[in-house]
Amino acid sequence: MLRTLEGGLSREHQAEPDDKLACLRALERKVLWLSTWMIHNANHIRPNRDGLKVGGHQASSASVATLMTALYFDVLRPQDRVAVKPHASPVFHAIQYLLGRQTRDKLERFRGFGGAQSYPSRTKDGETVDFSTGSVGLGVGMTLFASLAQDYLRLKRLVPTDNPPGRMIALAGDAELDEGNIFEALLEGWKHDVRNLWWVIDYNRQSLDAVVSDRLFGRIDALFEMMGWQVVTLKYGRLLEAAFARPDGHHLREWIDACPNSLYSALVYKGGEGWREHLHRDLNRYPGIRAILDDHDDAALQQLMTNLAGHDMDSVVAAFHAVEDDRPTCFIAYTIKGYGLPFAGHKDNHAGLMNLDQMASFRRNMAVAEGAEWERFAGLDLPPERLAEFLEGVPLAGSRPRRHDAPAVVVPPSLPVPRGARLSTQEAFGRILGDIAAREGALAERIVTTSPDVTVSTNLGPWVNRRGIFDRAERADTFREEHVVSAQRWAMSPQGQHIELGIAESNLFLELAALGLAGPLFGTRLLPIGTLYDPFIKRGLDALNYACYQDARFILVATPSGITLAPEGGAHQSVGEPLIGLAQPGLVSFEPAYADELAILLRWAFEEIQREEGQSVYFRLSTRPIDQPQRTIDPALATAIVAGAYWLREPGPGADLAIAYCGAVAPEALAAHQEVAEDIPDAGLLAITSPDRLHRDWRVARARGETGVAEHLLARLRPGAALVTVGDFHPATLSWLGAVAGNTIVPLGVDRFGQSGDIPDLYRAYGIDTNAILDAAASACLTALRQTA
Ligand SMILES: Cc1ncc(C[n+]2csc(CCOP(=O)(O)OP(=O)(O)O)c2C)c(N)n1
Ligand SMILES: [Mg+2]
Repeated sequence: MLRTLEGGLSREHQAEPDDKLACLRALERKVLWLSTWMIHNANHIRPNRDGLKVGGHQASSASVATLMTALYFDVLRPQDRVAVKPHASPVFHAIQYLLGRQTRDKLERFRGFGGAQSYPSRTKDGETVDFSTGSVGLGVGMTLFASLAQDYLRLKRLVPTDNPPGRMIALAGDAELDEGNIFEALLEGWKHDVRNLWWVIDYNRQSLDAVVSDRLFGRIDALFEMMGWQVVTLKYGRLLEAAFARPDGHHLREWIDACPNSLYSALVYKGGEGWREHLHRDLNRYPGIRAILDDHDDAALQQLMTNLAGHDMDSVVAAFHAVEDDRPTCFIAYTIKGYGLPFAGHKDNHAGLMNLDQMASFRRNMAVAEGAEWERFAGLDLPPERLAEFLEGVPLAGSRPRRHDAPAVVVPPSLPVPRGARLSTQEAFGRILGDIAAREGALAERIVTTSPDVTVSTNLGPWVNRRGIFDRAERADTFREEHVVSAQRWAMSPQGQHIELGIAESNLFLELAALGLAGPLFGTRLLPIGTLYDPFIKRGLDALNYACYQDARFILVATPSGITLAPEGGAHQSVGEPLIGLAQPGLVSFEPAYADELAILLRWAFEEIQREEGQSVYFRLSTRPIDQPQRTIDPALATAIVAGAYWLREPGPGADLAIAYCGAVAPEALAAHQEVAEDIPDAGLLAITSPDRLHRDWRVARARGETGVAEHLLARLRPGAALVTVGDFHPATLSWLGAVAGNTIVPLGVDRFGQSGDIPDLYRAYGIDTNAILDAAASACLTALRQTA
């Protein structure tokens, strides 16, 4: 359904009280002023020490000032959550300042260290920001998955349901819709029948570089309707509607409707004279149009012709309040980029900043006295007490914290170790999770798994079989009902604890971001586990980064990985992902070799993702079955496994050589070590479970002047001893170990694209088999010897 609110609104809906509208209009003016001034201050007034452009987006901010004023000061309720268009950050901060939730000091330091952030940031700006934004498209998609997370919690009664659900709202730039992740999310949202979702599109028809193509017209609404959304178009404001209602007025409407985006924008920039010239040329034959032109001087004509509904407070407020159902709704709000500023409509205005003269004249227009630039109500035509009183009464005001403090979920002291002489880490993962699923208790209740169509092939099967698939409705497992044998149960219900996604890794990470923020957003923690194939982390990498940037907490299980998936390989062989694990802030990564290590680490991960200063956890697992050590893990060993490394074969004191391995190459490392030990009996074999943890600890310890884990372990070798590192990943993952204690290092690993093959062929071809380790050991020993001599 296309519901166009082009005029006629006040006939359908009660007009807003004039007093409220007057307050909103005054605050809108202030929001525009403060956002513009904040940017001006940062660029032109604050001292600049490095000569770098500071920037800020005056035009993008002006474009959305009306919409955001209406939302924050009238429409939003405490339970609603918002993702604000990244480059509208100044508007957001100005609004928070007016609400008394942002300090003048931070506004003065906008884009400066410790000041209000360039783009709204959950972690850096704090409480007021619900969803970070910055990488366009992701914040928009995030709201959709947040609505799914909210449904998940409410349908299970994991959160109180006596309050109406929150609306998850994105204020999106129109060019954000070019990002593919939006459409991936839309499709997924349709499948999951998401609700309580609003996307408000700031339809200024401009992106960063230029004016967007006219060919887009009519496509956006069609797309949303196709996905079951309600579309509300806010096109013309009251002034234009009134003009259209005059004799011949429909010719004016037709003229604007047919006006190409770029001409409209150019005329907005040129102002009254430009409009007059064109309208005169095209419509002068109509007496009614001549009358309109005669009635308006240049300034009034400019005001009329730029009176789009997205800048018309009355229309905006009415449109928002008119939506009362929970259908996902897209508002297409026509706006002008830079509305009210000297570069309004100019195609190059994205990074445009008003110069000193322009600002001085803008200040005079806004009636803000010099020295009163930061004052909350300076220059407004309503009494300050009235505005203060209005602000105290807005639905969002009040002391209710926006972020919930959700109690932690208790994790049992140990997880069962899957038994078996030969196991892969992937199989071990499936069995550990299956075992958790079989038990009652908080841990099992709060785990939610999700996967982009690789649930079965990443071994989530045992979990799903017991815990079921989440869906708003009960849906039978048809194959089962028809008695068709399948190892996999696929019944769906609101009780299900696995969210099945289509193949879109970006969606996986946005969903993990939303589920991983369930505690602060909705008040009950979830323990999300997402699985995918390791190489496809890169497909969703920006969304993964986005999730981590917001401090969402989840467990990522990436399997299979490396060239070790062998016959299935080629395009599926990941190489650099451990470096992502090492470099990604907010994500700690592990690559265990054995099932017992994984049981220790997974348990630790459930606690880590709940710790105040914790992080998300990434496990890189493998499908290669390998012989398992028959051992019991004592607390000291458990600690070492979590810290990132332990001696699987202790070196003799002052040993000349050690082999350090990580992950699925353990058998090759063991075999090589055994052979080496014939010549160098005191050679050590170092099992590395986390290059990431070791590396971080090394740097932290260094900074504190302490001995870190890696240094402590390597101190068992003689100074300068030979060290061979090996793993099914880029050799740089471990090559830094040579710098820890000054060992002579030969790092082995994979630095070319993989191909199909079996493990013996592939490990040989890529130089990570037993022989390669032996050769490397020999060469490292030789170099070490030369250096000592
Ligand atoms: C993923 C990503 N690519 C590029 C950019 C750089 N960028 C910032 S804003 C923008 C254009 C935004 O246009 P629109 O969404 O229409 O917002 P407007 O400024 O018109 O309000 C671009 C390309 C970005 N922030 N994120
Ligand atoms: Mg735009």
